[in-house]
Amino acid sequence: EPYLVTLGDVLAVMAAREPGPFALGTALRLGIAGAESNVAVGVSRLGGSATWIGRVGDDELGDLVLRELRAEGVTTVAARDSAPTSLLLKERRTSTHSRTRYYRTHTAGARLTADDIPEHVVAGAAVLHITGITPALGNGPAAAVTRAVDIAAAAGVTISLDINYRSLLWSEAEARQSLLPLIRRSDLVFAGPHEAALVVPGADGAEELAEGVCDLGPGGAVIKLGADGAYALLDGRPHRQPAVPVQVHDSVGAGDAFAAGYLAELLAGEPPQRRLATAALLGAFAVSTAGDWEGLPRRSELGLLDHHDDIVR
Ligand code: KDG
Repeated sequence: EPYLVTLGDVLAVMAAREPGPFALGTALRLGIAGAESNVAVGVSRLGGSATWIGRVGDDELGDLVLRELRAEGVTTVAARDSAPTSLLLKERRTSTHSRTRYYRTHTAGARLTADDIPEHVVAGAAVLHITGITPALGNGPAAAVTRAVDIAAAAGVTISLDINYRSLLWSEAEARQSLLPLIRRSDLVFAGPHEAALVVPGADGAEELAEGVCDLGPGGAVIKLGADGAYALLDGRPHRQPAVPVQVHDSVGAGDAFAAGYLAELLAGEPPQRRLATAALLGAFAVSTAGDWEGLPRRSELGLLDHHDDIVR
């Protein structure tokens, strides 16, 4: 069965249950998140096979991460490390304004190395999905990504890259320098307009950005436009995908959900229009539910957002 393989850091998430400053001791909910693992979960929920490679602490939060991923049907190739599992704090400072803080230096995920990438796991995949977060975590994780890309390229595995720029982790100049060589070797790139502009300076508008990305090498570029949907240039053909209108509850994870929808349909052998439509649907599920991945649909639930009555009974 064709599978997606991805690698990166999964963090334990401590998220405020209600608005208010952390400094006053807000109640927290404990969960997990990670851009790449979000994609793996999304693919798995849709019935696809997904494998996640990474490093977590030999601690309770590492147990939590692995238990959650396995519960979601994701195959884990995980090293345990004496360093702690990475942590993400999500404060809801006000009802409309969230603040995040990472604890991910000297953590297990930051200690990922090229030796953690088993050749047969990557070479046997149909799709390798990587993001710009992992190389931002340090030289070891960056080398791990490069190693995975080397293996995938040699084995003819489709390489998908989501730029996923995180300003808390590195500067735009650092991101550009590190991501350009990876983009040149990718088959498919996902980016928001600002992220695409990091690697295609001077381009204006989704069309130019997508063309600029494809000029670097990839056969496909998907520019995610939030409430305006997406513009994709795939093998030279333009596609416009409208967004699915929903009430925004928590927009974090929407990009990962979008990529998961696209890649699940790619794995299933579906054509571009179908990939983009499912991508938009998953993005809508992610924004209209709490958490990055928790609200993602199973295949049988994909029609749920078509119902305009709020209660199905
Ligand atoms: O895309 C969502 C991610 O940002 C979130 O899951 C946490 O991986 C994460 C990160 O590095 O920000």
